[in-house]
Amino acid sequence: MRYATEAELTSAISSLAEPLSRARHVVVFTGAGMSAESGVPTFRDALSGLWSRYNPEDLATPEAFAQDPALVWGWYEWRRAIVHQARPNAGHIAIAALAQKLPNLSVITQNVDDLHERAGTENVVHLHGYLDAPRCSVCQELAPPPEIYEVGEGAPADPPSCGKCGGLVRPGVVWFGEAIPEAAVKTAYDWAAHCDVWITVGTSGKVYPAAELPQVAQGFGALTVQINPESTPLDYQYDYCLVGTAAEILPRILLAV
Ligand code: BV8
Ligand code: ZN
Repeated sequence: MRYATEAELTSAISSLAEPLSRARHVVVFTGAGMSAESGVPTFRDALSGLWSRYNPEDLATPEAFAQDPALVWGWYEWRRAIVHQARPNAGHIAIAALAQKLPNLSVITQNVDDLHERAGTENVVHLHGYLDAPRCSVCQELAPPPEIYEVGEGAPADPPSCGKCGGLVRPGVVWFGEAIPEAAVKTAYDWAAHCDVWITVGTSGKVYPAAELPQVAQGFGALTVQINPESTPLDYQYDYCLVGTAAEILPRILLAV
């Protein structure tokens, strides 16, 4: 059910207060829209300037990095610089405050930024890795993230070499065609199967296996809520579709609980 008008949103949010307060485990599942109000371009918008002629699904692959390491490394370093300049928005802060109010709230994020952690949320699983954890593309040794350069328009940049084996250092993210870390997948499916309330914030629901998690939660009887200003192909899976942004809606849910 879509709730879009002010009156619909007010009544929907107040009807969520009781199930949220009673829930033994609440999961908040976030995508790139969660960080949009912090000025971090969403995944499908993160291709301006030099990268505007690329399709993100093509650039975020091992093949693209093998073909042109500087182009791909430059894209991630540009995104990493934007994240370092960004601040957690009211939505990140509301989630961290909800985690203080409720007995057990955890976050599963598709995002590669650290804004949930910087807002104070501790229980965060990153399905798609983490910009600040570059690693060697040969021996997988973690590499120190380089100095952040000015954001600007971004430019190709040669990746550093691994201190251990001399291999090229790559971004610490999961690319298309790469397996999501097993521990993260296991925890995410376990939480989906055992939570009472599942809240999805800011994802187009296009990337798998992440996109099937809300359906898993619903299959196990969780109350499912989506927060997104747009509709998505997976709207039908949700008991509540709250039409609005992360920074607008999440603080209202916090107030209602
Ligand atoms: C894998 C890191 C197998 C890099 C990313 C079925 C099953 C399994 C796999 C597949 C499958 N079908 C297809 C696949 C392959 C593929 C896939 O899903 N392809 C898609 C394109 C169809 N999946 C994979 O390859 C995955 N791996 O399956 O491995 C395997 C197994 C064993 C051995 C080998 C292989 C790996 C996928 C991980 C890819 N990496 N990120 C990087 O960030 O550069 S995914 C990438 O997309 C980002 O992480 C991003 O988070 C994610 C999803 O995008 P969204 O978060 O939804 O962002 P988007 O821009 O699309 O949408 C933003 C939304 O926010 C919009 O709805 C908008 O309305 C909303 N919004 C905007 N502003 C706001 C807002 N909402 C709230 N408030 C606002 N202010
Ligand atoms: Zn190495």
